[in-house]
Amino acid sequence: MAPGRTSLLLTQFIILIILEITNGFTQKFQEVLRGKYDLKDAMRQQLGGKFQIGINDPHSDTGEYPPRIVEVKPFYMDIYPVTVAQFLSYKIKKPKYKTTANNAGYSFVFSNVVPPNIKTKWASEAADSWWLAVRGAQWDRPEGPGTNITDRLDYPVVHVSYMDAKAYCMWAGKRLPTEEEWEYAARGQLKGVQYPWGDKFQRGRMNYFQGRFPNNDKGTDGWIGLSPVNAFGAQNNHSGMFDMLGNVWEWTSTRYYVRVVDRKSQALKYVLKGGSYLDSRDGTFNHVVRTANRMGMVPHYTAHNVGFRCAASAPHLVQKMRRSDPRFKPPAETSTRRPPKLHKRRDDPRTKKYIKVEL
Ligand SMILES: [Ca+2]
Repeated sequence: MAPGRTSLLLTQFIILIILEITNGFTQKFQEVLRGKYDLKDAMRQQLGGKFQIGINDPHSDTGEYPPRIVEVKPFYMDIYPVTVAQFLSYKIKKPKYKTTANNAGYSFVFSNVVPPNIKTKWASEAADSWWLAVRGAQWDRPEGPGTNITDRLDYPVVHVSYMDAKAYCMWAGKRLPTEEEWEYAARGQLKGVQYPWGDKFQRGRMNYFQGRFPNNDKGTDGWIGLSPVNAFGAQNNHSGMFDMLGNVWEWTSTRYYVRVVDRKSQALKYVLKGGSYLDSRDGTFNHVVRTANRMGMVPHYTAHNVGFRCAASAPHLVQKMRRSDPRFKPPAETSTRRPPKLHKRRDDPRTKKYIKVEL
């Protein structure tokens, strides 16, 4: 071999060794950089228009009742929640970005998934006994110090605040969806039904909690705790969305207000959608997992069952639709949704239980 060729190969070898040492990435992390787990571009276009949001369940006090007609403009929606791998890519590109949980030094973890040694050393009880405030818990240490994400790259990223979610989406050239957009994508074209796939509950469509809460998660859906974003098939055939219901709650950019209190006096909260692996199919404990349900949280809230997905506006879709139909009118810039009317609870709150109301 010619001396020049040998020295070139040697130089390349040395550069590779230096890169390996300086980057210090494990094989899996390199796979992330090569895009093996990168689902960033997996979006589906949503044509938008008028549709019905909410559910006809007068017993619900989360703001999902009554159903009402709203409009959304054409947009794109991530098919999956943002994964650990995607968030890792973001952190590699933006190493100085510190998440809210990192700054706070703790995050909330469901007590049954916290290893015993962490429970005694790093955790203190939160307001609800099944939540522990775990010191050092954050997106890459989901159950606290000593836990890691090596085998979780295709799981939804968790312990992310509203600010973290917003920062990630902006970096990816996207934004958080509004509540209306989230629900539009989850519903596909199925009007007024409870779930993305229809009105009848089906097993094997999502990750939720079966068994006696909180101590006995039977995991008959195949998963105790979190699951990969593609553990189940698409939940809605039309919009092709995965993992909208169950697994993790997802941040939206919509403000959350309690209906009976003056809005001006309310703390800043945002709507989360989708329910999580800790919620139930019928509301006998925690939240009912269904398309319309919602929860409000302060923007700095972080927990083991909270993640997000991103959306993007699609102005060119409006242009395209105008060209094909000159009479096409895009929906208003902002949602025309009116605040829901007040309604009196008919049931005793102590016996609150979801009762299906046919639409
Ligand atoms: Ca489960």
